[in-house]
Amino acid sequence: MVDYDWLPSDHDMAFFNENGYWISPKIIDDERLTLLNRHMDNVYNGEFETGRAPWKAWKDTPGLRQTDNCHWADYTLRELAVDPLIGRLAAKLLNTKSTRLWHDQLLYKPGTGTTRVKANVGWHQDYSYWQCVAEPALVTAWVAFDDVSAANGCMQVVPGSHKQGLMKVNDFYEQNIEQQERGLKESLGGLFKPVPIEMKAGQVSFHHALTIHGSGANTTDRPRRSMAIHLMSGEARYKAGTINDHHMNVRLFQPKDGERFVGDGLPLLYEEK
Ligand SMILES: O=C(O)CCC(=O)C(=O)O
Repeated sequence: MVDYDWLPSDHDMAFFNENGYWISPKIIDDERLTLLNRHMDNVYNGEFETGRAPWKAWKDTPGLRQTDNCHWADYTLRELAVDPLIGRLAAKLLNTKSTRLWHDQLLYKPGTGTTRVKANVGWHQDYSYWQCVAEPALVTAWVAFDDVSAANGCMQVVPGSHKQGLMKVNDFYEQNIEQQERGLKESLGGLFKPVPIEMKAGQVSFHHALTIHGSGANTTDRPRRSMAIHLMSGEARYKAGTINDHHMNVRLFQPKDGERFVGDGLPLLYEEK
């Protein structure tokens, strides 16, 4: 049974502030994981129980499937995307009084059993895609549906990189990781020391929107399944005229410059009473 009153300790907070990421204990139990995996399959099979499709996949390569806003399509996936405990943990880490869903993303790396095409996720900072939000007060909760390790392409993060501002090297889709790493070593020097986020299914890693991260290929014959829940401070405001003005949430909600991002499509997960 999950304790919904539980919060990261002072030590956890200090770790997050120093390193730009933090890994929770298992907070999604096995029964719920089985259900989540079944509903992930439903969405991939085009079965949308709400009658609404997710936002189109930005890119769907054979080695990596990335599907935005599956919470539109499926009630079980939606329940996870707006999970109050995840929202509360994120608020604590962001040091904010409320957290709102920015968007969710199902991520599926099929493994060599299904495809021989392997996909990396290039090094990037999420905020490079979200500069239409005035401040980088956003955090991603990455929920492992399977055990993850270097072998199946777990995420890797560069500790402390969230303190460096936006970097020049930033591309989720880049497959030439060595070239990216040369650029990052030039900019970051000795700080470029990636660590793998190895977790058991049901654990959740949280990374700051400026933390550099990426992942290698899934070289196992089993899938690597997860949901990334991108969360922002409930106070987050729109900044017009950035290179991310084409972001789906700007197109959907059409905020005015300086306005708070609000609306039914951006549900609050947590609000301090
Ligand atoms: O799943 C991955 O390997 C990368 C996910 C990612 O970039 C994110 O959640 O921000």
